[in-house]
Amino acid sequence: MIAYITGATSGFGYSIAKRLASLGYNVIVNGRRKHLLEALCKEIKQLYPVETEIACYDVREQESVFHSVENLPNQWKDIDILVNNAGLAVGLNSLQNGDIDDWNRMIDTNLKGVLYVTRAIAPLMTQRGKGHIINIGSIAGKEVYPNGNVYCATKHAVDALNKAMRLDMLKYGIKVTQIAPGAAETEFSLVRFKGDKKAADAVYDGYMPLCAEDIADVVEYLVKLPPHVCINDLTITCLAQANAGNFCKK
Ligand code: NDP
Ligand code: 8X3
Repeated sequence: MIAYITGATSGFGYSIAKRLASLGYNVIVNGRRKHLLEALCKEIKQLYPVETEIACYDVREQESVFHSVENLPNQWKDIDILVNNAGLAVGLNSLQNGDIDDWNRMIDTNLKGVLYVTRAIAPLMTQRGKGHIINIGSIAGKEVYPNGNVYCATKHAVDALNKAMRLDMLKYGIKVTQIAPGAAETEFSLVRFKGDKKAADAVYDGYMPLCAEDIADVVEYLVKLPPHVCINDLTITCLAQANAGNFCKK
């Protein structure tokens, strides 16, 4: 059993990779920070009797994505699970004041990155008539919130692509599932606020957000479902969050 997880150096991807390894999956882990991928693989191998493989590249770079997947050792090509997780928000500005470089980073990572990785890996699944693609969307792909504009647009695109993948892969027996989480405390806000820890911490003030392990729990549930069952879409928030903009904070 093989799982391929993008964005595994922190947050959801890191916890999902460890969880899938605990379930006996050999894991291919992607991200840009190679030292963190190496540390993760070392940790996994110490904990679980599985193999690991590093796929260090930037999902925005089309050639790197295809080169990496094409050059996987043959024994790593029978990928059972792809978790399209790598993604980010950069900035929180009104559209009229938006930073176009920030927009491009989000569009290239969250939208094109998912497309490139899926285009590279899905054929390995369709040719076997087997596989499960798990797309990490967001509540921001269901609703918009003030100043979320482009991030929300990229996650709405993931929501659409999830439906499109489900349709296009229907006849091949490939499961496709979107997980759309609400606020979760990871490196997400630190990245969004460009390293401003105070601003990042403030996002989670006054309530208990989701954590990465909560999302790994969901992934574990999904991959343990019987072969004939496919959850297409799943929105998950912490108790204190009702929708994209409404929180009950103390
Ligand atoms: P983190 O910032 O903790 O993790 C993001 C991961 O994505 C890192 O491993 C990072 O690795 C990787 N990544 C970012 N850009 C690239 C890139 N260009 N190429 C390869 N890898 C990349 O955030 P989360 O774990 O919270 O985010 C994971 C996903 O969940 C994202 O898609 C995010 O939009 C989504 N999400 C997050 C929510 C939250 O509140 N935290 C809620 C809903 C959805 P590296 O920097 O090493 O490349
Ligand atoms: C991340 C959650 O609410 O900040 O996707 O958009 S939110």
